[in-house]
Amino acid sequence: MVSGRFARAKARAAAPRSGLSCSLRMTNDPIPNLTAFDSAALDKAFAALKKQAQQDAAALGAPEAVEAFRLKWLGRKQGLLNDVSSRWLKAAPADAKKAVGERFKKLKELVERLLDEASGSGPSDAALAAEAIDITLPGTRRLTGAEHPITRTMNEIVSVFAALGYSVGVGPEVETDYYNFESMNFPPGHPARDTQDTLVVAGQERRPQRDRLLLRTHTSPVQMRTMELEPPPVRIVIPGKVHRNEADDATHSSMFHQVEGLCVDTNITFSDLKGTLDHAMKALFGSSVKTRLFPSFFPFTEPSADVQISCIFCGGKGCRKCKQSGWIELLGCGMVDPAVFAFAAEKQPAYDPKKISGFAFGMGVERIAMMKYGVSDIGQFFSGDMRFLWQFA
Ligand code: FA5
Repeated sequence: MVSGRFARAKARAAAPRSGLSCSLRMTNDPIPNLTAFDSAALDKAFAALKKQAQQDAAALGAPEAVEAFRLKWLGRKQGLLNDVSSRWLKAAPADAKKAVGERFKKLKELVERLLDEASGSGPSDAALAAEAIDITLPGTRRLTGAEHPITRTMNEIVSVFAALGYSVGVGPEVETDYYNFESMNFPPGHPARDTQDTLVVAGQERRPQRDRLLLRTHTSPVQMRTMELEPPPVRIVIPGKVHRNEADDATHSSMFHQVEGLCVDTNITFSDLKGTLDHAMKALFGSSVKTRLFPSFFPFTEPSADVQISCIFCGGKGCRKCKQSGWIELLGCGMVDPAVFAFAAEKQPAYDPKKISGFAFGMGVERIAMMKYGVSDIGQFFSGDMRFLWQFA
């Protein structure tokens, strides 16, 4: 036995195809296949469907009829638009897909609009309420970023020297033994290496010592890197991070920051060094601050000095912060040792110690920030505690 539906489909398949010549009725008869996809054929085919939809909508009245219209045109499985999509859109040759798609979209919009008009509603109040945005609710407040006090201090130090005509340089944090120590006149085994207990990269025993990698213990190696690249005159400051194998306490951290300074030219004297640092300390801490130099030792400067400033907490009278001395030590400095110039001269012969001279200094940024902002524990800078950091925002 053959079902009625099957018989109808069979009869349609056997009937000669003539594009859209067959009429569209208010039944769910399938859409005829298209035989031509040129613009004229498509316009004609879609116009017929448009007209049909308008006629169907015009005849609507009772709510059941509106639902029947919806099912006929938009039903998910047997709706006419679904049929148009399978028979016209999917079957269209590649070059006609766009033209069919555009017309299909317009037809669908028309059917949906007709349906909305017929049901007299548009989207329900509940649907609208679900979509609504309450613009009176406060948004999620994002915190504004601010410079970290160490970055701020480092920039301030750099800008003091930039105003004196110094350029700004950087160097690698992972450094070779040569630049960090040997070229700075700390030969292998020199006892001064012990003052900067070093974190070294493991597994380099087969490399020559000078090529072994370590975390730089000071920014001084960038003095050598700068001189190798640039002949004198040089005036440069180098801010950066350094590492030492040290136990952390209130004034020591195993990671901290320094700003290095180097000035090389003809006739640079110790007075130039003293005047420059006195000016820098006054620019950083106020014009009433006094500076004094104390004899010290660094292998790469001769003579060397530690710079002390009058205690900014007690004005030099003596207090707990300055251990009753009235002075606080802030940085190291000295005249560049001729041995260092000799290393630089291997690549830049103009660094002839008989013809040029220079000074260098290196200051700890955290210690300066602690003084400026009255911070008593260096660890607070790296704690990530927002209650501490807020104060600098
Ligand atoms: C040096 O590092 C020399 N390279 C400085 C220098 C440069 C001297 C050029 C001469 C010419 P020193 O080890 O003293 O020197 O360190 C310099 C400064 O870094 C100190 O004055 C101090 O402010 C800071 N500093 C040193 N160790 C620490 C530490 N563990 N934590 C925080 N700051 C430190």
